[in-house]
Amino acid sequence: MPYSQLIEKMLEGDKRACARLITAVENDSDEAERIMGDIYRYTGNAHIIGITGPPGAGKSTLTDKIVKELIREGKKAGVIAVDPTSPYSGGSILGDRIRMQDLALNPNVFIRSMGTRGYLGGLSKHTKNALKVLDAGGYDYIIIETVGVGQSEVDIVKIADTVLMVMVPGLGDDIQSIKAGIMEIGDIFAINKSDLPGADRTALEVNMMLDLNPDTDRRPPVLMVTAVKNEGIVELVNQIKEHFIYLKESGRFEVRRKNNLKMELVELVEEELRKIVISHAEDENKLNDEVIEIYNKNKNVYEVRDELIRGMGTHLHRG
Ligand SMILES: Nc1nc2c(ncn2[C@@H]2O[C@H](COP(=O)(O)OP(=O)(O)OP(=O)(O)O)[C@@H](O)[C@H]2O)c(=O)[nH]1
Ligand SMILES: [Mg+2]
Repeated sequence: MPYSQLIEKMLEGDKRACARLITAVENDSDEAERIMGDIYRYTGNAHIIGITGPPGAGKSTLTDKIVKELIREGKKAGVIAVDPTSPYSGGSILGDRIRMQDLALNPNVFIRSMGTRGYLGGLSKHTKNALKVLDAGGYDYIIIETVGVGQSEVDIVKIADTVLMVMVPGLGDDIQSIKAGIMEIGDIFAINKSDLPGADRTALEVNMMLDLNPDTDRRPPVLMVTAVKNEGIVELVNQIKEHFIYLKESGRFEVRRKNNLKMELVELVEEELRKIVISHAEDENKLNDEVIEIYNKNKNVYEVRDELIRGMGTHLHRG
């Protein structure tokens, strides 16, 4: 089936067309870029929710419950579970799939697992592309689950409108290490596994840390939830919606999306330039020769940098 037809079907809400387009845009190809170009004008309507937190915090269980609540309200929801490409995540990938198996069959739910592929644990361009396909496909809510390890949880602010930080009792010293840089990105905090001892204390600690950071006009709410028992989910979903309204009414929605577009654009330009410089230099074996020159102190890295950039010249024109 030609891509134009797949796009038509996707716009009508066809799940299989969506899946095929996502597969197509997971590759670095000119075709992928053409698809992205064609669907771009249909994007921008979804509420994008990032769910992050420590391994095993219950992010997938919570996602499952949130999605069930959303579809109960007649909404469509897409889920992208980002698996860090670590050998240790094998179990949880399987876990994710099993936990959401019944949902995957629902016509209003789309679920996809994706690796982070060479992006040093960050969220790849392919994740962003998949998200745009779902957005164009009419999914009202798109949830991105990332394990709070490495770059991906910081990256989540570059994509999500609402960041939900999942905390659990018994993190102990971990909560201190999570604090740095992470507390600032949470728009909503959910203390999951509230059925376990220590949940109140975790909530207290999170609240205390949030109070240390009073320079914003909005204090993120801290909610107690127990995903396995479906407790606190309706309130959580309400807070997620409230945050979206807050973003829109305060004008922050536009600011945030524009910032993210700028970062995305700069990243794409960087990536393309890097490819051109490196491929040009490698064509002529230049890179290795230059490294020898630098190693032998005949040149320094900065002058070689400038030489390489000058050398790109005519190679800068694509296609
Ligand atoms: N007691 C209790 N256990 C829970 C709760 N929510 C989830 N769990 C359990 O915690 C474990 C991990 O749940 P997941 O939903 O896979 O957690 P996750 O954060 O997605 O895990 P990773 O994706 O591997 O980081 C499972 O055994 C769940 O059954 C809860 O509210 N209370
Ligand atoms: Mg998970």
